[in-house]
Amino acid sequence: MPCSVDTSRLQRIVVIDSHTAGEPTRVVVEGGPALGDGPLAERRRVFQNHFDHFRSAIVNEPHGSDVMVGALLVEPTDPTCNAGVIFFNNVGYLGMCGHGTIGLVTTLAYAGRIQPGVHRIETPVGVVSTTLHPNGEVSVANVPSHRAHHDVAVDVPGIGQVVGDVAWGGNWFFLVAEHGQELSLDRIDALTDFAWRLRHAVNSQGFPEVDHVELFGPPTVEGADSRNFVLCPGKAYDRSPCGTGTSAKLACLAASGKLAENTLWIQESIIASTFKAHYQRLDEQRILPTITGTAYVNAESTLLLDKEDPFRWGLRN
Ligand code: PYC
Repeated sequence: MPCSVDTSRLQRIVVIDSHTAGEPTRVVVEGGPALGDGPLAERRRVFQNHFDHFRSAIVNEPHGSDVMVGALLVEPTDPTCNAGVIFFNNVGYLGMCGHGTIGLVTTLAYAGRIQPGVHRIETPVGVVSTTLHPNGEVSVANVPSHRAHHDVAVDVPGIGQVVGDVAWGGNWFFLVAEHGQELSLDRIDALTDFAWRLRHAVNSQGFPEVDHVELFGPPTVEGADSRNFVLCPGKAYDRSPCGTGTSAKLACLAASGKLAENTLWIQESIIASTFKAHYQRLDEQRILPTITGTAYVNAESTLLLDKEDPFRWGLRN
């Protein structure tokens, strides 16, 4: 059968997909935009200002979906790092991404670029040290994390007062334990609506930096310490327990004296997948969290962007 597509019109982007505890990561291994050789925070600005359509093409429909997190592989500036990465989602850019880093390390191993051992990865918010274990698990010693504000009372229109903590774990979180919500998978719409309204109230009441909301409840998995529901900036919920969210949680536990240094914490997600975590204290304010989880590579493909396709840059939110 004759091919009706003029292949000279096609832009090709090679990606490897994986999921970490249910949350997808799409690593761009070939065909990404040239962002220069500056610091990664600067390259993220260039990405955002000049190539935002590329971000959208990778993660938004029709190639992706709202839940997809993208990871653009770039050359690191730090010669001790194996790779640099800029994470992004359906609406913008992430500082760090825990599940995404576990997915990236698993992808680099699948591509034959790394072996079990320690591998440093540069991100726009700092260098993280990862360990690929012989059994395929990946540990991420995340960026220094801290609780910035304790017991912040927020008036949420239509809901009432909600009290929580603001903490940094590589992204900014509002963490709430007392919310009156049952954290079950059949309540995703209700949880999303609650967390979305909460985020807007937190942002408008003095904390515009908060872009993720994290609700906690009792665990259902044997051995786990807590279950969470995490709402991401683009209104998709995290299927994994959220690496940066678990880091923010550890920062709050450490600040309240509720979890000692080097003590195992098992965080369960809303789909009942888990991450193992512990921390080391850096100083009065800051901890260094380590998150361990497993990713599975599930696709290797070439995305084709046809110059004639009006939706080749994705359906933008
Ligand atoms: O694992 O850090 C994480 C994360 C952030 C957004 C989605 N996953």
